[in-house]
Amino acid sequence: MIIKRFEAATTPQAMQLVKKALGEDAVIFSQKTLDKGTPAQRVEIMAAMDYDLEKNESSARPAAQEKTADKPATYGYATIRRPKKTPATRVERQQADLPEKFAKLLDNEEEKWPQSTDVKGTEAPLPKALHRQQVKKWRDELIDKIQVEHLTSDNPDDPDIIALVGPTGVGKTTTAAKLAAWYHLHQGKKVTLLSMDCYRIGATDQLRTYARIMRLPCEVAVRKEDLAGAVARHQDADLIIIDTAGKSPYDPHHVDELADWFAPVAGVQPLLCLSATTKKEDLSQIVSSYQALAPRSLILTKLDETRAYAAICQQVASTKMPVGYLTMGQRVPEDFMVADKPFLDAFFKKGWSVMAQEMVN
Ligand SMILES: Nc1nc2c(ncn2[C@@H]2O[C@H](COP(=O)(O)OP(=O)(O)O)[C@@H](O)[C@H]2O)c(=O)[nH]1
Ligand SMILES: [Mg+2]
Repeated sequence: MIIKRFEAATTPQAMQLVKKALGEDAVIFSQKTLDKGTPAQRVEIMAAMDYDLEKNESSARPAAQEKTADKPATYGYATIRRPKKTPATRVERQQADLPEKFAKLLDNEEEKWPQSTDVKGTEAPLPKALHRQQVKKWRDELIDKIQVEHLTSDNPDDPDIIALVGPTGVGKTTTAAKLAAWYHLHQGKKVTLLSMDCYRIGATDQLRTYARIMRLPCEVAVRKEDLAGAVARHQDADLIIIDTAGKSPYDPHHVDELADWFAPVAGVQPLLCLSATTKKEDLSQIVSSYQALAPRSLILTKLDETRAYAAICQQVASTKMPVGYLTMGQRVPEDFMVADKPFLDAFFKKGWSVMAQEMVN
């Protein structure tokens, strides 16, 4: 893979440079505004190209070069998009003056929080103003309970091993790739990807493709001995990310099977992926089903796919598990954040769309 830095006055100009130099299959790793607000303001884009793909396939796809500049160009899981505004990069989002920004946010959320009758057993409908006040107080108490925890090394000499678990389709594989990108490309860690997902045709190809683009080792474990063997072979890694096959949270054998696979591998930290789009009852079933694995923390996915966050907020607040990471879109590696307590507090008060807008401004 070749990674290059591009700088131009505007995002469209920078994207043109990327396309010209790396073609339409380039992967955008980061984008930021330099000297923001000054006359010297520039846009910096870090982009990468899988060299093998370029060598082997670009000549066979001459028509792709003719695409109009307005159309997004896609290849596999990599997408070049032309952002409407210049969004801050993940790093900027996390390191910006968050507390100050969040303090400015006014609380006017009217969305799907419980009605007054749900609040601590209140029976009669409350006057509107009182109702809003009480819901807000109750909601703020819930939000206060939410904890945050990132990757923790139990033993610094051994690789950290995390396993993404959760129901089908919550975004485990996509998040595994985002985590790999974050820890490898941003944190400089030596990352290995392992897949246990042999149930679906193409499931392992998805992870292998991400691994190939990032030049990371990737192995597929078909039997539980394979998993232990693969972990043993990658003891020089800083971080091993295991992608698991999802199943219905109502499947009685799934969690036992996962526990059985993890048992011979010392130090596996399961991270439970919960989608913000999941119904309240199903969320609580998922948390209770996966409790047997003692997940280390939660990954909240698909925050962009809903505007009703009360169910996931209540679920997160009522479990004892901290939140580790957040995802808010399909783009790898962009749509990913390392969880941050002030951000989560504000997010559950305001929702993703408001927060995204706040961060861009
Ligand atoms: N909108 C949105 N889609 C996502 C997100 N994470 C994953 N997806 C999409 O959800 C679908 C299932 O994702 P996948 O990683 O295969 O889920 P898995 O079955 O849990 O491994 C794919 O189309 C992903 O692109 C997210 O944060 N937001
Ligand atoms: Mg998967």
